[in-house]
Amino acid sequence: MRAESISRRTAETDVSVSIALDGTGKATIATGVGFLDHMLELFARHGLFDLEVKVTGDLHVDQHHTTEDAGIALGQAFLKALGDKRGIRRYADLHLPMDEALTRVAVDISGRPFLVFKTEFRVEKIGQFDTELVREWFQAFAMNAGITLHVETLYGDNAHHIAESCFKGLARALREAVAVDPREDGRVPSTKGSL
Ligand SMILES: [Mn+2]
Repeated sequence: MRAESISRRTAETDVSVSIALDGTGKATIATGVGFLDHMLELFARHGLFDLEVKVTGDLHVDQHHTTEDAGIALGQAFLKALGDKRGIRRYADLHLPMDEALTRVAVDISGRPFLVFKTEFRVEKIGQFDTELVREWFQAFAMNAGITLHVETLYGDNAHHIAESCFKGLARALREAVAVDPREDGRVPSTKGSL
């Protein structure tokens, strides 16, 4: 069973994350940030990951530390759950539409953390949530999961739709990339022999 739990505590946040990669999409999320909860719930659902995320953060400051640290811990748990990456498909990409918004996501479970994030928001807030924190979460997740991640929103108007297309796109791409390809026959999908 590819599953892992992480606890991470700093002066700013106290985060616990559990993820099962071969799950059903069941999510129990409580970050204290409603919009982030919504994004993580649909990340679990569309990735078919079983996911528990609990954050007690310094929301009296703002939502930055909570959002970033949720991404860090989830990335760490994802990486550990993958183990030695034997047999996985490794690469995946797709276009994810959400009404008028369209986001392209390409991922390589490479062990080489890199983020290209070409998504812009016309507004600063989605409800109480700062739209600039979407990028912060993706950066934190990609660096700690050790993945190469390209996200580009090709077009879109509504900030809620744009953010949702990014998170759903990532989830769908990861679902494909972590899937075990029987033709790999348990090998690590790299000519180097490790990822
Ligand atoms: Mn929504």
